[in-house]
Amino acid sequence: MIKIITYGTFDTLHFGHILLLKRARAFGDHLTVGLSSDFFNETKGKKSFFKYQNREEMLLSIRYVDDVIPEKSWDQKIDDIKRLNIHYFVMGDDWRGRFNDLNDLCDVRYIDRTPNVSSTLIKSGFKRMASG
Ligand code: C2G
Repeated sequence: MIKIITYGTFDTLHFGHILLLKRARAFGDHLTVGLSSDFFNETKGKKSFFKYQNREEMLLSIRYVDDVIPEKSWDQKIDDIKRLNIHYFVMGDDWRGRFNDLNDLCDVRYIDRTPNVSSTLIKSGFKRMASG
């Protein structure tokens, strides 16, 4: 079984996330998502709109996602890759080069980020609509 892992906040889920997950899953047979915890989000300087449990539920409803684990720190990836016997580590190319050290453990792939959509854009759109 070829196993893949990716990490992220996946807040206000959108088609950029779905495309990333679909293309990551296509590398093999099983995709695990390391989902940023609410606390880890704060250390990333992000405040997610949806709490971890809701973001987890949405991810698990996606056909391309086979498992979700909490991402609690930047440096858990090595242990995750070893423990889960991961073959591919996949991230959007906004992270290009940042995880090349993991090439010692698995095949690191950066795939094109979907343009013109982001959780930040969506949340700012919500705010504009709410303010009328
Ligand atoms: N993404 C994408 N296209 C977009 C938006 C996001 O392909 N329009 C990808 C990102 O490149 C990332 C994944 O979707 O691979 C999740 O994005 P975020 O939820 O923004 O996660 P991020 O803040 O990048 O956290 O340890 C890694 C971090 O947890 C990654």
